[in-house]
Amino acid sequence: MVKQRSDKPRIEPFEGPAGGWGSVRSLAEILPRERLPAEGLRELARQNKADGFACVSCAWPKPAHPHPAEFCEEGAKATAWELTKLRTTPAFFEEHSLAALREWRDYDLEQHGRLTQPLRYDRDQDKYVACSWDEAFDAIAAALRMYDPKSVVFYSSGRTSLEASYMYGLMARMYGNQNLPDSSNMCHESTSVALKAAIGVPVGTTQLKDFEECDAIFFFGQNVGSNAPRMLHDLRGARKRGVEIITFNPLRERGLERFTDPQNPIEMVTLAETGISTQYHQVKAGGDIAAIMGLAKFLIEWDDAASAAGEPPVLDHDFIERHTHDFDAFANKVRATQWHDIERESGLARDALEQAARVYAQSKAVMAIYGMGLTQHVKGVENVRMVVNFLLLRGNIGKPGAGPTPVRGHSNVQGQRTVGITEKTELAPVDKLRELYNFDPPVEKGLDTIETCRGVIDGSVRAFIGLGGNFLRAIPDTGPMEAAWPALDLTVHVATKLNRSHLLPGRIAYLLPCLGRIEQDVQTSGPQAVSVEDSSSCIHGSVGKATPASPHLLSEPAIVAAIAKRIVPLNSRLDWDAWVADYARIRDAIEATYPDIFENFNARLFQPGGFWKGNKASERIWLTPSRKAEFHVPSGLSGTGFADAAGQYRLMTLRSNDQFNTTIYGYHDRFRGVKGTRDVLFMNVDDMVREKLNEGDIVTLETSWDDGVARRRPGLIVTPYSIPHGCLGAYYPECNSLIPVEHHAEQSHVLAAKSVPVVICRI
Ligand SMILES: Nc1nc2c(c(=O)[nH]1)N[C@H]1C(S)=C(S)[C@@H](COP(=O)(O)OP(=O)(O)OC[C@H]3O[C@@H](n4cnc5c(=O)[nH]c(N)nc54)[C@H](O)[C@@H]3O)O[C@H]1N2
Ligand SMILES: Nc1nc2c(c(=O)[nH]1)N[C@H]1C(S)=C(S)[C@@H](COP(=O)(O)OP(=O)(O)OC[C@H]3O[C@@H](n4cnc5c(=O)[nH]c(N)nc54)[C@H](O)[C@@H]3O)O[C@H]1N2
Ligand SMILES: [Mo]
Repeated sequence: MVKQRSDKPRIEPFEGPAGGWGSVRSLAEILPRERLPAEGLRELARQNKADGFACVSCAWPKPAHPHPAEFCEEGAKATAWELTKLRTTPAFFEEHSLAALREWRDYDLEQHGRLTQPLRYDRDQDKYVACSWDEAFDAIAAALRMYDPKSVVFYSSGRTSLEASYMYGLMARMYGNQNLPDSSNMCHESTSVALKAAIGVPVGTTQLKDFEECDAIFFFGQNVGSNAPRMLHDLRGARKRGVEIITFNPLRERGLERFTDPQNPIEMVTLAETGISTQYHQVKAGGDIAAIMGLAKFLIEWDDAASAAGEPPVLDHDFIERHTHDFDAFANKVRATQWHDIERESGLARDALEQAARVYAQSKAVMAIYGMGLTQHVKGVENVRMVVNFLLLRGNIGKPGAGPTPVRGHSNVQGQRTVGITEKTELAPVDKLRELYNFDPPVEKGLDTIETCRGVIDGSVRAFIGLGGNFLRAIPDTGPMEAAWPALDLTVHVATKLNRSHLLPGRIAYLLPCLGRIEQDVQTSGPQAVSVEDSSSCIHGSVGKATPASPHLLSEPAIVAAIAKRIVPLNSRLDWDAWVADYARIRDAIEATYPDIFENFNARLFQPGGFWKGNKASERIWLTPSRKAEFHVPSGLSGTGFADAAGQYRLMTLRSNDQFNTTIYGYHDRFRGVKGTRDVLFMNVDDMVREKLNEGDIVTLETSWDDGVARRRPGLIVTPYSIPHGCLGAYYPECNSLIPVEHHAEQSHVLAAKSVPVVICRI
């Protein structure tokens, strides 16, 4: 029997644009709830300014000439979340055992406010109790000295500054491992693997100015209105110049449809909107390889015909000849691929693909923007390789207005990789570290996120240190992982707010509260700045000015240094305390380690718009084995990595407009018309009819995966939505229990969160 919910949450189509008055109303709801002090509102004005702080929300580039208020609805929410007046003090933990807190929702845990003091887990009471910093550091170090370094993991989430990240990676290597998984492993690792192999750099090649020079944008699997709203300004600017924006997304996302600039009084009053996408193709989840095959097929057919007729070519043969490798293999594969297969796998009609291909063929400079809709699939790396194939056909890399544009997630996730947060020896500056610090850095590959999960489940991982993030909520298979986690010997979390990962302590457990980036960080040499790298490889300084949430907080560099000093051998070339006293000295060390990227680091820290770290592929220098950009022949047309079966669906786990990853700001998803709940299952109406389901019915999803583990997510409200047949949408992180650890991207190990094989059950 299908249960019907009585307190039906409101789910109805949202008619407004992205931005606009809805954005203002959403802030009007959230800012007072955080009891933001007047100082907090002042801080908003300093967001993303040359002398201000780098927004703690997304990694979208910060322009050299910012708007008067260079922030968006989401950035303002993130700032308010950090500067909230609410506090989670030791008194709070006296009242609540961890068993009790495990019943709380993610939202309520964080909404209680900022952590104020270091805490030790007391098993007898099942509570966190206040402790001194020294007690915490001594106990953590004493434990770490006992383990085989191979069994210890140093996780970091991509918000941590370049300075703290550099120290953290160095500490791990001096301690004896490079078990340095980070949020990038769950995010754009598919990009890092694919772009490195294809064009020799692991990052996108474009910058903000390319928006002013492109004449078409192909946009795959990124929800700009919710997850990188400042980009809407760039997209709007491009649209006003007549740039075509061709979108491939299973869902009709409002930010990709139309936008009203909340900072433009005339647009706000007149309700003027800019249409964003000029074509919108609702590709099936996992259908992008097929869709791009279709585009390439038209282009190659037209080019073959032009060549036979003696007409000007459609492809850029000169570029292909001089700059690429393996074009023929790719072109032959494309010619041999059948239209009916392309249509079936992409869910798109040949005519629709033709329209999109026409725009591409007529455009001189094309950007391809993409996000998690491409990277979080079993074939996530091949998805990105297909984007590169597509761009290479007409020389759309390494010229103004063109190139791959991955939209990075966390505000410094790309930067962490730049300064050594990596489990891969080939990406670590091993020789430089040896030369600078006179030690032998480990060369054995470290654990990434998936390998860490396996290690926790099989018991080979004994200790977990987390520099930020909410590991246990962000990873797949939260059921088996939560069951295995308490067997760890040591868990340490450096955090600003309480989250679920903190509630499953290891045998020894500490929770260490730190300063946020917006807060003033005073060390013995005075107030400090930190730095981050944005999605376009520009590096920015950031100065926090707000009063810290508590006088007991330490900065992330100070916490890392305190642990490092206790666990790594004394080293005459390295003075952790001097680094903490003056972060400019950490930047000197970063410069010494990476002289090409960080030349004159301290002097360039506050260059408006940031300083660009350079990108060889954008100069058409290809750092690949063949010294050319590599075409890639995809292994198949489907991106899902599993066979379709009757009654089985492809589940995409999505972010709402009211969250930052596992941080839930609220229960509305304005653009998708959802109010008051996150227990939503977006479903195609024809599929509902076939399954005999009505709007509002409550169902359970069950993963089709044959390893003996039952993965079920009950309580989802069936919601008709504009989504292709056979695809479902529901929210992350609530549905992470459905994703098997082994359901991940080939090569990059990114969880395949955008296409999970599930069936719908009625109980
Ligand atoms: N406010 C806010 N900002 C954020 C975040 C946040 O949670 N909140 N998170 C930050 C982080 S860490 C990241 S990584 C980014 C994430 O930002 P996004 O990359 O936008 O990630 P998702 O919200 O997961 O949405 C992915 C989009 O891909 C589409 N999609 C799903 N499957 C497919 C597919 O097979 N093909 C195609 N073409 N599209 C598909 C979905 O419909 C959705 O629109 O945002 C960052 N910025
Ligand atoms: N199903 C599914 N799973 C996913 C995804 C998906 O789309 N679907 N997306 C994946 C992606 S792209 C990512 S990036 C990961 C995110 O994974 P994480 O980066 O691990 O998670 P966050 O939710 O960003 O972490 C939030 C916590 O960070 C802490 N924090 C906030 N600010 C600071 C700070 O300044 N310093 C410190 N030390 N701590 C701070 C707070 O305690 C807060 O509770 O999730 C991944 N998981
Ligand atoms: Mo991310």
